[in-house]
This record gives sequence, C-alpha cells and structure tokens, in this order.
Amino acid sequence: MKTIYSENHKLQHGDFELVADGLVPVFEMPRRAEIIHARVKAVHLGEILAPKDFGLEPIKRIHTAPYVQFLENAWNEWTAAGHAKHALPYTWAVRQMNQTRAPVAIEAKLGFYSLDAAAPITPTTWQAITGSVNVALTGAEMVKNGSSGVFSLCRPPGHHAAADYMGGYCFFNNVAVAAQYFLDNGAARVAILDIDYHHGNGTQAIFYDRADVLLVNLHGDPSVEYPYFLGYGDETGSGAGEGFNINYPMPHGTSFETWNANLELACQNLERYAPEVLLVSLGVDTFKHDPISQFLLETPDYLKIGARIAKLGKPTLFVMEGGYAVEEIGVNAVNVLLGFEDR
Ligand code: Q9C
Ligand code: ZN
Repeated sequence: MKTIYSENHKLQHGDFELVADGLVPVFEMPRRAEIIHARVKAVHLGEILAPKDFGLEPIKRIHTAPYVQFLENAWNEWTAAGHAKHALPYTWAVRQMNQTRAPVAIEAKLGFYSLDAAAPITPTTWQAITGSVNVALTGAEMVKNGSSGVFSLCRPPGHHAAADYMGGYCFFNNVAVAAQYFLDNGAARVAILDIDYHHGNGTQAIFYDRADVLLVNLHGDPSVEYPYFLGYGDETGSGAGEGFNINYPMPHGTSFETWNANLELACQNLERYAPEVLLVSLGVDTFKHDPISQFLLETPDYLKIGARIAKLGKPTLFVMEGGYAVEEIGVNAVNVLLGFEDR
C-alpha cells in the first residue's frame, strides 16, 4: 500500500490546549506523524509519495468561504491585534447568541469559528492544514484512478472540523473533502467509516442531510466523552439523509470484544449500502494506553480491524485522525494497514 506524506505537518506545533485542568502541552504533536512515517518505512508498507497541490477549490466544496478566509488570515490578524502567543479562542457563540453575523475582531472570530480551545493557530498553521488536505486528496485521486488501498498520513487530523468551525486539533475536515472529491469525480455512493475513539462530529454535521455519503461512527459515549454534544445513537440523519448516519457510542472501559461486535454491525451496514468507495477515518486513540481515551484495544487488535475492513472489498482510502500514545501510534496505525493487506 502506498502512503501519502508531507513534512509540512511539522508546521503545526501548538504549545498548549485547554483541558479540564487548564492549559496543558498539546497532545497532538508532530512526533505522532513522524512515528507513523517511521513505522511505514520499517515494515516496508510501500512507496511513500509527496502530495500534489489541489488548491482551495476542493476545500471550499466542504468549508464555507468565510471560514477558509478566517483560517488563512487568522495569524496575521492576531499579530496585528498585538498578540504574539499562539491564538486560542475564549468566547463562544452559544444558543441565543447571534450565530450568523460574523464578528470583526480576531479574538471574537476565534470563538465564532470554533467548538473548543484545542486547535491553536500558529504562524504556520495554514501551511500545515492545507498540506494535510492535499495529503488526503492525493490519496483520493490514486484510489479514484484504481488503487485498491491508499494511506493518507494526514496531520493535523480533521474529523472534528465542520463546514465552519475548528476544534479538537482539527481545522479542515480532510476525510470530508476527500469524500466530496470522489463524488465530484464520478462516484455516486461514498461511505465513511470513522473508527477514531472520538465521535467525528464535524463529518457528521457536514453530511447529516445527505444520502450520497453513508457515515458510520464507532466512539466513546458523548454523554461522558469528548466532543460531548454530538454522537448519540439516535442521530440517524435528517431529510434526504435520514438513515445515512449511524452511530455506535460505547462506554468508557469498552473492550475489543465489545468494540469488535459493533464493528461487525457497522460493516454489515456498509455492505448493505454497497458504496463505490470507502474512506476510513483512522484514529488509534482506542488503544488501552492512550492518555486521553478510555477504551481497551491492544496492538494486535488493529490487525483484525484492518482485515475486517478489507473483507468489505471496496477501494479504500485510509485517512489518519487521532491517537496520542505517541510511541505506539506507529505500530497500531500501521497494523490496521497490514491487516488490510493480509500481512
Ligand atoms: N482531556 C482527535 O482525536 N480534548 N481529537 C480532549 C482530554 C480534545 C481529539 C481533552 C480531544 C480531541 C482527532
Ligand atoms: Zn480522537
């Protein structure tokens, strides 16, 4: 299997994120992708290719123009306003606040276009996040052209980002942009399987009312787990999209046995939908030693996951999402790909 990888990911390196105990050093760090890249090489997974530049048009098929413009200009506006540290939001447009009138001040835009304070904007965030989308799109183009499986080693991740907000280490929704790319290039039925520990709220929000993308999500129960405000089992899609969103929330402490039973149900739903192409939001923060997560999956389990995904028999694009047990992230992520290849 070929891997798409860009060194540009190193241009996203935040200092801090806001958690319950205050500001802590970021979990989502460059070393994550470096370890995965090293593991891809160590097991000779296949050729490693640099991404092509697809420009902003495919991004704007998913994200709103004002949001894209906000991200492009945020650092300049932030420093022009007299700030020097990495930009984080601190005021949010909740419920009865005005949700439609974009503010002018950059401090306000940060809150208007975010769900939390876990997506720090740095001087080079823009290059990193456009690079990450290009990694996803380059993989998508190869799958479109006949590859049976490609690994887009995206960083920063994407599945918490919606059409017009960032959060949870995500800025652009790489997997959603790639799914739209397939639809815009001849596919009529696309499916996304999200196996990151956290619910992919951004991807769900983007496709919720659409029947051209089936989204299946396995994740921590949002009543007790980030992103908290989306990901319940009764969220099944709306309008034309009714039935095209399937959530499998699971409690803290979930074992592989239970998780895998839900993967089986997820795969049966994917088989019924019969997509032309499958995208996998590949997070390995389900690992039992993940520092911010509460599932109990072990390293060999990831081989079995890959093998089950391969059984679906669809051209498959793997898009890297989360995983914060940094030393083990390479072996865990690449095990899914080795399992897919029956190695
Ligand atoms: N104490 C992804 O896996 N904050 N994002 C959690 C834990 C945000 C995870 C705080 C977690 C986002 C792509
Ligand atoms: Zn995650």
